[in-house]
Amino acid sequence: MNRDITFDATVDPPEAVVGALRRTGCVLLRNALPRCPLLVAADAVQANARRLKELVGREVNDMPLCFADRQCLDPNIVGFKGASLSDFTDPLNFSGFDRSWFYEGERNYKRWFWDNGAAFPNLILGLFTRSILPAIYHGLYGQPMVCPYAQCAVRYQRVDLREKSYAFHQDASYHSRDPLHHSGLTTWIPLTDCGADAPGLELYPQALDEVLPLPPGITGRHLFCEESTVLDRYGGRLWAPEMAAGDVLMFNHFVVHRSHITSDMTRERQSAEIRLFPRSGIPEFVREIGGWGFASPDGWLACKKPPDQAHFSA
Ligand SMILES: O=C(O)CCC(=O)C(=O)O
Repeated sequence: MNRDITFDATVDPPEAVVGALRRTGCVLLRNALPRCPLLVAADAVQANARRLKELVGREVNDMPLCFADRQCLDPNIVGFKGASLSDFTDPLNFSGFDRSWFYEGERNYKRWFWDNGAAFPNLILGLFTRSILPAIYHGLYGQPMVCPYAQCAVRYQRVDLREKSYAFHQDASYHSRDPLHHSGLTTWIPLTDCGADAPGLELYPQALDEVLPLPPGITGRHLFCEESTVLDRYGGRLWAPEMAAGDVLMFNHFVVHRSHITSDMTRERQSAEIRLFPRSGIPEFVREIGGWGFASPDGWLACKKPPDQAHFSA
């Protein structure tokens, strides 16, 4: 199914992937990242999430990207800009986190990581920047891309956490329903095999030309769109591909999607999301949130906040 938007990074050139992204707004790219380090990252997500749960006394399935990192002595596993993960214990110890950080009043525990993400190794960003993916972004947008750390995340999904899964939405809708602000591209990276026995992602594989309506009775900022609209219009063509660790889904912010969980699934899925924006079209909400980010003018360099004013020096 959807063969015209399914590619293999080991044989298909970036130009073919870019062409499909231009036509449809989404592609499934198999073998885009090395499998073994991603499985290590999946274990790290699990261990860090378990520790976070102990500390805050509740399940938190949505975390900053560095929650995919943990000390690891495998010399093949290096982080962003070549730093070694063996110098790093884990994000909770490293940050000095204590439970009072966790949504205390206006405080947001993710904020520290968004501001300090450049200070330590980032396994997923390291793999990502050395992959075929930057060539695809450059081919698609024809200009430097900015990747704000605050727009990236790791998460996990399981059948018993269904209430924490994501209903139909188009990325960016949480922040803005202005179509001009839907300029980004998401790369969804499962860290385990998924879609059959572990939750995957379901999407309508064609970018829409509108931001979909809000659920009834909801006004203002809200991530999710009206489920019945999606099912009525696109129900017959929804796609929930089975994926292996190493495959990625790339889709722009007009592609409607949701978590895919069925009651017979028995395993947990860990995943990462990386969101990038063209440097000439960084939405206002990205500037407001600020935080650390990185960009791809000449290689991938760390930048300081806010992303659009950064000089992109390391
Ligand atoms: O991982 C999931 O289950 C949902 C993630 C998602 O919808 C997103 O990355 O926008």
